[in-house]
Amino acid sequence: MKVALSLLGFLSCAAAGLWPYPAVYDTSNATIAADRPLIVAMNSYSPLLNGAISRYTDIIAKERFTPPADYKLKAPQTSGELGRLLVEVESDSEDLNMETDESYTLDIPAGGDASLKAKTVYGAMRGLETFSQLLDTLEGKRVIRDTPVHIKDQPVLAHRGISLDTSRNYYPVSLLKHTLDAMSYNKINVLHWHIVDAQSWPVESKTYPELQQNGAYGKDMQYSYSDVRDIISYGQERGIRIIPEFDMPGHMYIVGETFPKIVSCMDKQPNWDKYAAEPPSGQLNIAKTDASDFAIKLINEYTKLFTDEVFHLGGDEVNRNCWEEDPDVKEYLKTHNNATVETLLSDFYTKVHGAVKNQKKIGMSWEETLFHSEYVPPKDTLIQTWIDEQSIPKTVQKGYRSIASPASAYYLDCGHGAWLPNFDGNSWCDPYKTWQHIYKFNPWANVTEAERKLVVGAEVALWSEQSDETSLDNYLWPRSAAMAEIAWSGRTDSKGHVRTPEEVVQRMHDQRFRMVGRGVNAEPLQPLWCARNPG
Ligand code: CP6
Repeated sequence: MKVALSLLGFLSCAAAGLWPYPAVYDTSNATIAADRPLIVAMNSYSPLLNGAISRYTDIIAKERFTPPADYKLKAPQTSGELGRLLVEVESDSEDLNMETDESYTLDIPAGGDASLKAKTVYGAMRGLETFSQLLDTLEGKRVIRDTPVHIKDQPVLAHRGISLDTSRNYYPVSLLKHTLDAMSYNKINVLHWHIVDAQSWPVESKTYPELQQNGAYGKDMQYSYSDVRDIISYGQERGIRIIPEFDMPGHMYIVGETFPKIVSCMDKQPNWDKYAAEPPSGQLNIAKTDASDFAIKLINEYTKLFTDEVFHLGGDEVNRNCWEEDPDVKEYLKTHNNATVETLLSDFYTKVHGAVKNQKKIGMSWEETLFHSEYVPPKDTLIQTWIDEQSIPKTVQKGYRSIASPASAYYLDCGHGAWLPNFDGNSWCDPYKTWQHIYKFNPWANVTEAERKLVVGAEVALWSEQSDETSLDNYLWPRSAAMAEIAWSGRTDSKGHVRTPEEVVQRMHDQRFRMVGRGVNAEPLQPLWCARNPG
C-alpha cells in the first residue's frame, strides 16, 4: 500500500512521520519489535560510514520517541523482530560536492535483517537518518510499524542549505556543531557560513592577523584555523558542506578599522544611511589596486582553508554613493577618461572572480552581482537570489544556476522588530516567516520545465542582528525543516498533489518533538493538546 498520510490529513495509529518525506514509501501492516538494532557495514571500511553508524547507533540507543498523537497507544502486538540493519555502499569515496549522489534504498521486512543500500557513504547517512525516524516507542516498547517498509529516496535539490551570519553576533563552535547535527536530522547538506560582515571579523587570517585581532568581538569570540577545520570535518562526517562567504566589496567596514586606506566611506558614521544598507558603512575602495590585491590575497588564503568547491564572494547591497563621494575614486575618474564607478566595480569583480577560478573553485554570488552591475559572472557561478520572487526566473533565464533565498519567505530573522534604535516601525522583511509560509513558497514559480534543472538549491538565511547563542535553536527550528522538506521532497506527492501545511502538520510535529528529544530547542508550533489530538 502506498501511504497517503498527507492526503488523509490525520495520522493516528500510523507510524511516526518521516521528515523530509521520502520519494517512494511503501508500507504494509505488520508491527515488529526493534529493541536495539545492530547496524553493520557490510562492505566498507570507510571511517565516514562507520562513524555515521556509531553515531546513529548511539542516537537510537538513547532515543525514546513517541509520536505525540500516539501518547495513549498501548504497546502493540508485534509479529516479528528486526534483526540487523545491513548497510552496503557502492563506493567509499569521501568526495562531497554538488554532484554527490545522496540516494538510498531502505528495506525493512516484517522480521529479520533489514537492508540499506546507497551509492555513496553520504547516501547511506541519509538512509540511516530515515531508519532512525522509523523507530517508535510505545509504552516503553520499541517497534517499527507498517512493515514491510520499502523506501527509495533521493533529493530534488542538490543544495539544501542554511545561511548563518556569524558577524553581527557570534556563535560558539560547539553551537555550530550542534546546528550541523540538527541539519543532519533534516537532510540539510550545506552550511553557508556568512562568516564576516561589517561589524566583526571573527575568523583567523594568517595573511592579515590584525583583521581578527582588531575585528573579533573578543578573545572568546573567534574562529581559529583549527576551529574552522574542526567544523568542516564535523560537517563532512554528516554529509554537510561548508561554503564560506567573504562578502565584498560591500559590508567591509571592519576591514577599514585595520586598513583605513583601502576602505571607502569609513568617515560617514553616524550618517551611514546614505552609504550603506546598515551601519557601519564601508566598502573596499575599488579605485585602489591595494584593495583588490588585499581581496585576492584573502581569497588565496581562504580558498585553501575552506575545502569546499564553492566559494561565496558576496556582492550584495553595494552602494554607489559611497564611491561617488570618495576622494580617491573621484581622482581616479578625473584622470581616467573612460572609467566610471561601474567599470571600476566590474574590474573589481573580474579580479576577485578570477582569483576564485585560479584556485579551481566555483564562485557563488548574491544576485546583485548579476543584475545590478555591468559585470558578467562566469557561467558556472551560483547565483543566490533574495530580492523578489522574479529573481529566480530571471536568473535561470540568463542561464545561471540559482540558489533560492527569498527574503519574502526564507529570511528567518524577519518579524522580530527593527533592530536600529531609531526605527520603531517594521523592517521591510516583516512579518515573521512562519513554517507554513516557508512550506508554501514555490522555488520553481515562473520557471519553465527546461529551466528547472538550473534551480539547484534553496537556503533559508539567518541574519544575526537580533540573534546569538541564546536564540539560535528557536530561530532555526523547526522552520528550517519546512524548507528542508520542499528542497528534498519537492512540493508534490507521488500523485502530483501539492502538499499543504494542514496536511503535513502532524508529521511536522513529529519532527519537532523528535528534534527536541535529541536536544534541539525547536519552537513549539501549537499547544501540546493539538499535537496529541490531530484533525
Ligand atoms: N546583511 C547582508 C544583511 C542582509 C543582506 N546582506 C539583509 C538585507 C535585507 C534583509 C535582511 C538581511 N543583513 N550582508 C542581504 C543579502 Cl530584509
